[in-house]
Amino acid sequence: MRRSRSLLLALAAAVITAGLTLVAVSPASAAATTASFAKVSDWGSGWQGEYTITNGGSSAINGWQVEFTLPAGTSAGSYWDSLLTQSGQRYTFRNREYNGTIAPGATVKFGFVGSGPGSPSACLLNGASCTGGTTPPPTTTPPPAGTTPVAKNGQLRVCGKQLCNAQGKPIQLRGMSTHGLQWYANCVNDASLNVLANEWNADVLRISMYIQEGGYETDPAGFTAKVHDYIEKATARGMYAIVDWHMLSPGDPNFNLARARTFFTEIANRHKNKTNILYEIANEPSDVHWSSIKSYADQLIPVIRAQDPDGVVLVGTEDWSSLGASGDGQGVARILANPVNASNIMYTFHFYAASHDDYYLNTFRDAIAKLPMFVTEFGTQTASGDGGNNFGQAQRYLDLMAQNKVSWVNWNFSDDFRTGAVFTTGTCAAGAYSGTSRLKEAGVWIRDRIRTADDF
Ligand code: IDC
Repeated sequence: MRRSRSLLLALAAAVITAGLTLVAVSPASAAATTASFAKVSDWGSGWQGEYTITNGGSSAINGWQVEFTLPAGTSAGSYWDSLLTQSGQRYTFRNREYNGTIAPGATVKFGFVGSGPGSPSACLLNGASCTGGTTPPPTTTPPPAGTTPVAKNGQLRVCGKQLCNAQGKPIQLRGMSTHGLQWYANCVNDASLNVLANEWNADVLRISMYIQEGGYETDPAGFTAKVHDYIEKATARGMYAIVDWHMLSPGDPNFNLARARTFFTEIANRHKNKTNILYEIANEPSDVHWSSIKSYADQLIPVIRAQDPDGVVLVGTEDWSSLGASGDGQGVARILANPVNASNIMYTFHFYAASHDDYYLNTFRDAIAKLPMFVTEFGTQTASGDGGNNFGQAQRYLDLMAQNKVSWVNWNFSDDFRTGAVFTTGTCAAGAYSGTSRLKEAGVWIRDRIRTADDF
């Protein structure tokens, strides 16, 4: 977000009226690489802060990160020209795509609005002192405070057949999946995610990155950067992020194994210190034996674990993640006879309530009793993601999941024309996501079921 010129002028006017002088902390020394902070205005209850990063070295900086601590009672709110992640009172700002490179001698600025009386301390620029000294100041990383799903639950792990929080308590996450990023990236932004996190009270965002159909294979770097960005956005709002490798056709996940190795290595490496990442390694395998899906998982999971040893991995199942219910119905038995060779994993089940009757529900009920399960995708309509809703059948699935604390994610958080997209066509271009006036029937229904209180 860039501050508008008029707002800057208004803030400048406020500075003049209040007779304030600019407070510069940690000034940059000429030859050093520094991040210096200034309160460019202060209106008593809050202030506008600005960091100036100066490259005093002889080679370009490619990618920057500025982190600091704010004292209790002081917090940072909106920000611009950076991406924010927060852990308790420790704030970490990273470059955006457009300002990550700083040539020798050049500067880059980013800013944010602070509330409360305090100022940043213990500042680090790319891990070194912001004043250009060689010894980083001691940093304190207080335990996460606050009430967001991630602040409350921390790093998740599979305990028995349940998904458990850092305190070992079984929990259920509920949230939304994006549509394909190649089509509906315009529905995933600060405004829409603020609504998802703060109005819908979603616990989890599934980032659905197709591989084919104009997805990852056409621009690996571009799609990887998008996923990085959405992970930061989910993290900044205290939501869990499922990184969905949305393979669909061809249905054999091994077709994309080399791409998956590259992608997940980079994602897991970049985000390994976060507590909110889940890795979904194969959206919907089809026309392939369980043994091939297992073989794929057995090869890819160690690649992820080499970077991020404690992230939960979600494994797709036979026949479009139907546990084989769309095939011969023996999928659960085949998994039990030949499980994936890793711990801290769950298997996925997808359903579309207007297509998937009691046979599917019973298959799923059987699986819940025997395997750790996560529903990473479901719709209240038919499997095309379109057509009439069957809310009665959908509610039966939801009741079963609530009883058993099975986490779920609904398809999809976009304004696609089909009934399964929560927003009416044109909502994302208009940029107005709040309330219910822009929601389709399925959107109103699912919002009500995501908003109810969590049992964390
Ligand atoms: C659908 C999208 C549609 C797209 C199609 C092909 O709604 O716009 O053209 O995929 O990729 C799934 C898939 C998911 C489907 C969804 C609805 O995971 O990609 O989205 N669905 O058909 N499995 C069952 C249903």
